[in-house]
Amino acid sequence: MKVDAIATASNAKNHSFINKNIVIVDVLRATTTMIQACNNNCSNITPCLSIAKAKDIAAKITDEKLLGGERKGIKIKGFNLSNSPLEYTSEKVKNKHIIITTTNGTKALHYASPAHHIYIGAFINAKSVAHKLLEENKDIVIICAGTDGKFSLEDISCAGLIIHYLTMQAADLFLTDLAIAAHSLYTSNSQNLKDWISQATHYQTLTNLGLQKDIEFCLTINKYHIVPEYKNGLIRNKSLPS
Ligand code: 3SL
Ligand code: MG
Repeated sequence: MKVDAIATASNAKNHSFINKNIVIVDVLRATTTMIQACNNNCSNITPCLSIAKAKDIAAKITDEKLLGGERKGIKIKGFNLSNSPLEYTSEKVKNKHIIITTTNGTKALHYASPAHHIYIGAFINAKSVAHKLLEENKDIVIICAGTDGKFSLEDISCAGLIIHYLTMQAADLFLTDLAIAAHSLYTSNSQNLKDWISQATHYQTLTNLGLQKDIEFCLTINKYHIVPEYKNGLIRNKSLPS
């Protein structure tokens, strides 16, 4: 099984992922928020590239729905929710269809299609993602969303953690150079992961916005055992036994 990593959403453009399993990682905060919403039993998530598209899709959905997302880390005017995972509580999202647009995370999803499966990963479900990938035995590409077209420490470190779990359970893996680098970054910083990631640009941005609690949540490892999947324009929950 080949394991590759891609450093930013824009680097995923024009790649062919046919017959491969993809994991989209945007630790701070898009994929963490999507996993949290799925864990709290939202009915579906529709990720959108633009605010206009999100509004347009929301207008056509007749089910109970919520508009969520951010620009520059802040809730979009007229939207119900920001991109804080802490807002996506069961009380708010249960049985609701969430239409979400974020700066980098939804872009990474957009470039991932078509693929065999597209999974949603973050620190909060890293181990379950690795289990799911091993079960399916297909070549793997972990797409790190990055921040505004640039490489991000938190996403590559999370890719490294997923690769760490893969290497612990499978001997026949072929890791590309970036997959090796991600794995090495994670293992050499696993004892002080929060301090390591606190150097990241987006960590600083969210800290300056007073979103320390979001960061803490996003850096919690293996809180959940679900592996949401993106298929036919929708993200839905996929459960694994714990
Ligand atoms: O870039 C994204 O998709 C967002 O996760 C960024 S933020 O953390 O909500 O600012
Ligand atoms: Mg990010």
